[in-house]
Amino acid sequence: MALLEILHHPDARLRKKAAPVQQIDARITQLVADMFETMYAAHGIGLAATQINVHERVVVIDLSEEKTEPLCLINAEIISKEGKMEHEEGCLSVPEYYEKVERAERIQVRALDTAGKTFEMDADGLLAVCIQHELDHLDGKLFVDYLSSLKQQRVRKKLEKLKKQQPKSPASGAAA
Ligand code: GNR
Ligand code: NI
Repeated sequence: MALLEILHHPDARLRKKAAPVQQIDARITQLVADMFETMYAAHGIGLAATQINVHERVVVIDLSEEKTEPLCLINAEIISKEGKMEHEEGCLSVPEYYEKVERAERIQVRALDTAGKTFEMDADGLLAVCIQHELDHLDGKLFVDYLSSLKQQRVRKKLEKLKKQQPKSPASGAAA
C-alpha cells in the first residue's frame, strides 16, 4: 500500500485525458488499493486516477460514514442522464474551495469492477454528483470549469496564496 500525492489545480497534468484500462492485472489492483488508501487519508468521498497523475480510467468512491462501502469504477460510462440538480462540490485538487455546480439528477452507469466484470448501476443524489465529478476528472475537467470566469479567477488566486503559505513537503518531490 502506498499514499500517493494528489495534484492541485492549476496543474497541467489535471487536464490530461485518461485512457481506458486495457487489462485488469496486479498493477491495476495495486493502483486501486493505493487510491482507496489515499482517498481515505485525505478524507475525500471520491478520487480519480488523474488526480494522482495516472492517466487511466479508474475511479474510487466511498460515501459511507464508516468508510466501509468502497466502490471502484473502471472504464465507467454514463449511459443515461435524467433531470438537473444543484449541489455544493469540493475537490481534493482544489483545496478549501466549495461551490454549487449543476449536474444531472439521476444517472445510469456501466463500468467494470476490479474482477473485470461489467456491471450497471443507477445513482442519484450525492452518489450521482460524485460519479459525474470523478468522470470529469478522467476527461481533464474540474468542477471549477463550470463557474464564471470571475469565480475561476478567485479560485486561482486563493490557491496561489495557499501554496505560498504551505511550502512543498519533501514527499511532493519538486525542488524549490
Ligand atoms: O471529497 C470530495 N467531496 C465532494 C463533495 C461534493 C461533490 C464532489 C466531491 S468529490 C471530492 C473528492 C474529489 O476531489 N474527487 O475527485
Ligand atoms: Ni475532485
